[in-house]
Amino acid sequence: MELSTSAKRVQDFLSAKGFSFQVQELPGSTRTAQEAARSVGCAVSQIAKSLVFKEKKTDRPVLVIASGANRVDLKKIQKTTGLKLGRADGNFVKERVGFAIGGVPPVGHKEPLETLLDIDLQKHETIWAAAGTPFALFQLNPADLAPLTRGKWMDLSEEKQAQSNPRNTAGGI
Ligand code: 5CA
Repeated sequence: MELSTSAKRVQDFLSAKGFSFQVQELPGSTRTAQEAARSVGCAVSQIAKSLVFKEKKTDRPVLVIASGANRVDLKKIQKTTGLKLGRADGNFVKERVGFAIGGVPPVGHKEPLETLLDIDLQKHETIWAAAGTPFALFQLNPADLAPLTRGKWMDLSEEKQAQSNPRNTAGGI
């Protein structure tokens, strides 16, 4: 089946760089990590969510690729990298990165982005990342993320809450 324009843009980027990953458009939504996991049939922690933040000093977009089960700890990132990051809104993401929230891929952006990678993704054999639209994903190995994005691996997630309390479910960013 033919890919939509944004998904094809991601596929073309991957192919041009010599990667063999195959972008798939799914019948079910992949807009959030939870929906993506359900649509593709994997654990939420196997979804590599691409979160765009704004560096406060320079207004540059910075990409954080986090496990779908984690929340990003901006203080930890500041301690490790010196980067002060803040929230980016949907217009900023679309304008600077070239994709709408819900489909932001780890690569193929308008400009190369400084990228941080969540070490928790390394726990899995395979993971899934967004591919340009809220219905498109591609499967990869965590070890592919660094060569693909030139990102740096680090511990960047908030500490997990006790799993015994059913009200503590991972959500948000
Ligand atoms: N396609 C899925 C799975 S890869 C996906 O893109 N999930 S995501 O988690 O990476 O993207 C959704 C993220 O966008 C949310 O976690 C949140 O950080 C961000 N987001 C959602 N709505 C807004 C908004 N209104 N403004 C800024 N960021 C938002």
